[in-house]
Parts: sequence; structure tokens; C-alpha cells
Amino acid sequence: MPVHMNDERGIMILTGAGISAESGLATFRGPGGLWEGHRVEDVCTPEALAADPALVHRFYDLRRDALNDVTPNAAHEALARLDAAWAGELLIVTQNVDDLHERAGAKRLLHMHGELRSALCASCDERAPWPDPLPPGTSCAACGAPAMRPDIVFFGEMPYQMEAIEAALSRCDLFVSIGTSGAVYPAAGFVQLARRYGAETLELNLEPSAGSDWFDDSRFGPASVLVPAWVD
Ligand code: BV8
Repeated sequence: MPVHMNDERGIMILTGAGISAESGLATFRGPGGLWEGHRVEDVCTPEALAADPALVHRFYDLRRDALNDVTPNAAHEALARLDAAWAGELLIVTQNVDDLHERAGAKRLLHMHGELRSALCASCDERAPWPDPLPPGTSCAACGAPAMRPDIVFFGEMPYQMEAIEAALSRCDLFVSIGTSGAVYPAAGFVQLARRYGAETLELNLEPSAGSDWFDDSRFGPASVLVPAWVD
């Protein structure tokens, strides 16, 4: 356990694509960080979904398919161990839409940008498991509208559960950011909020992120090495 902390203290952990990189899932902005040559900013928007629903559905079908070929790595597993053992408050907020934290056993987990394995009705907000490729225009089982879409927070849309995230930030004593470039808001601003609330801040990343200067401590290297070393 983070030895310098007694477990009455609260921890908030933010993860990004870098924690899943060693499992074989491409990141967004690193070398090879494109999916089928698409920049996430160009495909992950309501406008792209309206203009070319087949492309956006395919983009997410491709990434959901990739989940069947990957497994959690030592970083996901170390966070799951910490989650199970930590008596204090703890919340893992992931920007990732993969299911690797859950598959490693994490319980106190929140997906702020949605999940690949979930579909959302754009008409009534009903959620359903995302089955094999879900063609655009699939009808919602709850309201019947042909409006099922990826359950993904697009650019310009409000991330999920922001109140719960901000409440956890206001209470945490330690904020740890793992595997994120600090390129996307509001997640990239969490370190500044945590500092304002008096938390210690730690960054574990392959290289300095856009927000590195805000962290009390930054350690650079692969998450599969840094995270178990921090947890255990
Ligand atoms: C919103 C969907 C408002 C899922 C994504 C200021 C304030 C608020 C908003 C904005 C703002 N300025 C601009 C905005 C708008 C925008 C934004 O931030 N734009 C950016 C491009 C400037 N933000 C939004 O639109 C957000 N919404 O603000 O709404 C609002 C208010 C009221 C009412 C309505 C709306 C919504 C943002 C969410 C967009 N959806 N994804 C998906 O397709 O996956 S974002 C996308 O980027 C992913 O979710 C991803 O998680 C996220 C961040 O990327 P990273 O995870 O950091 O990945 P990246 O490749 O960038 O970096 C990987 C890192 O890992 C690197 O540093 C690398 O070095 C490291 N790494 C690599 N390998 C390893 C490693 N580290 C360790 N070990 C390794 N082995």
C-alpha cells in the first residue's frame, strides 16, 4: 500500500489510455495512436454521428471488438488490489471506455467518458448492452425510437457523473493521475481542483503530460512498472 499514507485518508485516481497501452489498446495521441486512421476528435462528436453514423458506429465496433483480444495488465491489477484493501475512501475515475479495470476486479470505479460495451438511446437515455455490431437506426427496447448510439461522451457533451467526481475531488487527500496526456478537459483540470482542495498530487506516466507542472510528484515510465511499485 502507499506506505506513507494511513488508510483513513481518501484517494482519487484518474486513468487514461496509457494505463491500457501495455494491454495492447492503442492510445489516442501517441505513436500509432489512431484508430483506422481517425483522430478521436474528428469521429467522437455529435456532428460526426449525425453526418456519418455508419463510420462512428464502425469506429466503436472496431474498438469494442479489440476488447476480446486483450487482458488487464499489472497496472489494472495493482489498482484492483488497492481498491480491495484500502479502508479509506477511494475512487478510480477512468477516461477509458474499455472494460479492463472491471476485468481486473476494480469495484469503486466510474467511467466519465462512457463504455464500449454499452449503448444509449439518444431519445430516452435508456442504456442497453452493446451487442455485436449495432447498426445505426437500431430501435430502443424501451421507447421504440430508432435511436441507439454508442454510450460514449463525445466532444462537446458533458462527461458522466461530474457531481460525484467533484465531490470525491473535494474530499481526497491524494490525487493520482495515471496514463493520461492531460489533453482533454474537464479531466485535465482535476489536478488543479485537487490542489485547491489541499490534496497531494502524484503523476504516473510514460512521459511528462501537459499538466505535469501541477503535480507535487511525477514519475515517468510504463504503468505496468510504476503502478505496482506505488501500490505495493
Ligand atoms: C465538455 C470518448 C462541456 C471515448 C473522449 C475547457 C474546459 C472544458 C471543456 C473544454 C475546455 N477546453 C476544450 C474543451 C472541450 C473538450 C476538450 O477538452 N477538447 C480538447 C481536445 C482541447 N472537452 C469536451 O468536449 C468534454 N466535454 O467539456 O463538455 C459541457 C458543459 C455543459 C454542457 C455540455 C457540455 C468532453 C470530453 C470527452 C471527449 N471524449 N473520448 C473514446 O472514444 O475513447 S476524449 C478521449 O481523450 C478519450 O476519452 C481519452 O481518454 C481522452 C484523453 O486522452 P488520454 O486518455 O489522455 O490518452 P492520450 O493518448 O491523449 O494520452 C495517453 C498518455 O498515456 C500519454 O501521456 C502517454 O505518454 C501515456 N502512456 C502511453 N503508454 C503508456 C503511458 N503511460 C504509462 N504507461 C504506458 N505504457
